[in-house]
Amino acid sequence: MNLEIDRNRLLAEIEALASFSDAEAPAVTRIVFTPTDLKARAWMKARCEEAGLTVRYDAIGNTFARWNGSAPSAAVVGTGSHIDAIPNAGKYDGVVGVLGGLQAIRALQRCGFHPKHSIELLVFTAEEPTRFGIGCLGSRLLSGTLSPDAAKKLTDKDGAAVEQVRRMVGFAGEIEDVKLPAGYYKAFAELHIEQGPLLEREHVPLGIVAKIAAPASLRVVIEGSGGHAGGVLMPDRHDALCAAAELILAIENAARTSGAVDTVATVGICEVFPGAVNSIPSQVRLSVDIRDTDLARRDAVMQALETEGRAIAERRQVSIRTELLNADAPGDCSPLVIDALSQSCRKHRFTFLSMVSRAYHDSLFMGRIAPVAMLFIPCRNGYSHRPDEYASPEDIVRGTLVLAETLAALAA
Ligand code: HGY
Ligand code: MN
Ligand code: MN
Repeated sequence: MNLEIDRNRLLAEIEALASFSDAEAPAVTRIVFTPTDLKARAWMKARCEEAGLTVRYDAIGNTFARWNGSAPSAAVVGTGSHIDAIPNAGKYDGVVGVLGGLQAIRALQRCGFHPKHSIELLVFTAEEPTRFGIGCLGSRLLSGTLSPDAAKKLTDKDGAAVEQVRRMVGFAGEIEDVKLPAGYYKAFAELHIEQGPLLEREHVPLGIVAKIAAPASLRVVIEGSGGHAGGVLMPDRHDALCAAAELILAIENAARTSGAVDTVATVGICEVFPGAVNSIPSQVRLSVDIRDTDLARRDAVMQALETEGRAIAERRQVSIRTELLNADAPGDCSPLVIDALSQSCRKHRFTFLSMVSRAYHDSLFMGRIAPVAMLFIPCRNGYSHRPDEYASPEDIVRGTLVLAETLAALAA
C-alpha cells in the first residue's frame, strides 16, 4: 500500500480550523456550543462530506463521519479527537487527531484501500471542561461513564444547562440514546500532541500511549465573614482568600510529596468575592484538578485536600465545602491497537517511546467500551494549552501516516 499524506492540505486545514476562534491569533479559543464552535463544526462536516463520508450527530453533538466498509454490520474502527479549545489555547490540541484522522482516511481512499470494517472519524463534544465543568462530556456519554441525568444538569457559568444549550444550538434527540451499544467499536486510535516534553527531550518522534492518567476535579467554596478592609482589625478577620491560599499550598504540597513524579495537582480557577480592593474577601471559589497514573496516590491528594481543609476551617473559623465533579479510574490501552501502531512504526523504522499520558483524552472513556491506544507526536518545549503550542509539519505528517496504516490494519 503506497500511502501518501497530503502534507500541504493537512497543514492548510489546521490553519483554516484555527481561524474559527474567539481569541486573537495565534491564540485559539473555541468553547463548546458557541457560535465559533458551531462554525468550526459546520466547516468540519463539509470537509468530511467532501471526502465522501456520511456525517451524523448524536444528541450531545458528537460527530460521526463514516467510511462504510464492505461488512457494514461488523464492528467499526474509530479514530478522532476534539476541536473545542480552552481559552487562549493553541491550534494543535485535539485538532491534529481530527484533521490527521481525516487525512489518514483520504490517503487510504487515494491508494485504493477498501475497508472491511467501516472506519469512523469522531469529533467529540466538549473534551475540555471549560464550559460545563467536566472534561470529555461527549465520550463519557458515549461510553455510559456519565449518566444522562447528571449530564443534563451540568450548567455553565450563566446557569445554562447542557440539556437546554444543546437543543438551542440544534442537537435534537435524547441524551439517553447517546450511549453506544456494546461492541460497536472494534478498536479506537487517537492521534494527539504529547502536551509534555518527553518526546522532544528524548529526540524521539513518536509515542505510543500504554496508560492514561486518572483525572479528578473538584470545586471548593470557602466562606469567611468579609467586611471593611479598614475597619476590621486583623484578629477579628475570617478572610476567605487567606484561607484559600493556605489550602492551595497544601494541595500543591500533597502532590509534591506523594513519592512519585506522576502525581500532579493544579488550582486553575480562583474566584474572589466581592473582588473589591477595600473589602475583605468573603467567599472564594476554587477549581481543582488532581491526577495520577496510580489511583491510590491520586485519592491520597484528594484526602489531603479534605483533611487540610478541615484544619484550616477550624483554625480560621471559615467554612470550606468541596464538591467532587469527577474522579475517574486510569485507562490501560489495548495490545491490539498498541501492536498495530508499533508495527507501522517499525515498518518505517520510526523510533517510538511507550508512554503514559498525563493529560486525559476521549480515549480514556472510549477505552471503557473498546480496545484503544493513542499515538503522540512531540510538541515544542512540551507546551500546550497556550498560544505558542506547536507541532512540526514533519511530526504531524509522520503521525498521520502511522495512524493511516494502523486504521488500515485494524479495518482490513
Ligand atoms: O486537561 C486535559 O488533560 C485535556 O487536555 N483536556
Ligand atoms: Mn486540552
Ligand atoms: Mn486534547
